[in-house]
Amino acid sequence: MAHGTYATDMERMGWFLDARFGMFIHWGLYAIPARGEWVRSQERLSVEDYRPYFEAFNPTRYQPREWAKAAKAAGQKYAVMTAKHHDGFCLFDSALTDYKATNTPAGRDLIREYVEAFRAEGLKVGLYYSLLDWHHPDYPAYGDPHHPMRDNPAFRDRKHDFSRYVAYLHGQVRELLTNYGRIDIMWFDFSYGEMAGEAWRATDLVRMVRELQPHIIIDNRLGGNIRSAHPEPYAGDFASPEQIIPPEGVTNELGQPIPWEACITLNHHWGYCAADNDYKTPKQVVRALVECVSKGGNLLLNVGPNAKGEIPQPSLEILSEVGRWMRANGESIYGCGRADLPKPEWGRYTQKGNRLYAHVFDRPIGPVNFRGLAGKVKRARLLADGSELRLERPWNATEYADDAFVTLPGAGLPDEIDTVIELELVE
Ligand code: H57
Repeated sequence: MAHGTYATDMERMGWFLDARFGMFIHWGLYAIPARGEWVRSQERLSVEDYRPYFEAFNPTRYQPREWAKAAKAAGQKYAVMTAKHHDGFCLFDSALTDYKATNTPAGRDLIREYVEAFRAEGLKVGLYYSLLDWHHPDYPAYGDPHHPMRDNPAFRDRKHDFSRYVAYLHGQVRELLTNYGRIDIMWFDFSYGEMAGEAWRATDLVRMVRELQPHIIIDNRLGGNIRSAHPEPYAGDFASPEQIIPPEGVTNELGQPIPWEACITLNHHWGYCAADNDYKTPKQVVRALVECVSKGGNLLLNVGPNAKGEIPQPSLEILSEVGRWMRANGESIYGCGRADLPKPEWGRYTQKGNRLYAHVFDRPIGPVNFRGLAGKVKRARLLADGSELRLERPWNATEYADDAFVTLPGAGLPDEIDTVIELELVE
């Protein structure tokens, strides 16, 4: 592994930095209305309005082993699934609430099945847990710009005891990290305004999390500042840019790289949305993954299974095409990170030790130019089939003495998604 000097604990982070590509799964009662996981907030639905979905939840085609196989075939190495989203509904069998999958027609613990299925396919397993809870009677609606009942004065001003909610949150996290064996990632979502840090009793919470699962890694949404030179104990292990890839990766205020993971949807929703068929192309997804890795980050790519428990067909097709590319080119992703070179005009670089990977997105007119690499490249080959590419200075490029060149065969690109040239650097 060649990830340079990180500010955080590399013992725990190593597998995550090597893995680079994971599956995010947003699944819950909101799959039934099929208008995204924020439906309660957006449409101001009360607990009563939302009850029919609890009574109807019956995912007869839930086969997490199939999800795990799709993730694995796409080249993903880990997954993170919503144990509880903002609506408060628990896919797991919590002793602390009745608002859980076991009390729906599903009648069983769906998180247990997820954990077992993904583990059986050799994938690392993460759990998403929402800090917000629009179901819990002690979760305040006042001052919360997101709460479904924010416009209802009677609800807003009702008596509640937030400390009871925080105890519930701690208790559920304890259940999740006690009852399901090894959990690799704890993904909290999210803090806002005053609802941050010690409002969640975050120092205690993180102490408990690390006690129960010493190897676990935690995202940065409990409200600390992961970029500080002296981060809070709850600042987390990796940054979590959402629906954006940071222009220059993520560093702390000392300039050291920080592990990060961009979470990105395939269409425009996390939870299943029947009307949203505006999907990214496999090419966009592969290039997003390459962009993340070229900047030292991971990509957590979302799927939103439907009410029956199926990953939507368009998502499966994208995953399968990304998998085709990954099988040929995965070496340029796993264990790779940023190269200490400027971004080339034709695409991006990733690097692992003395292997520099040139991701050619746009075939240049004439040869591919590796700026500043004259005399620094021992060999070049097409990563996908191992075929040699000759490193020679073309007759029309004699004046670029500092650069190395290869000429690609044919006219277009061997792989229009991303043609990877592996450059073996002189040690
Ligand atoms: O689970 C997914 C994703 C991983 N995080 C959740 C989503 O459901 C969304 C988080 N969105 C956060 C967000 C965006 C705007 C504000 C919060 C004042 C009024 C509204 C904003 C502030 Fe909020």
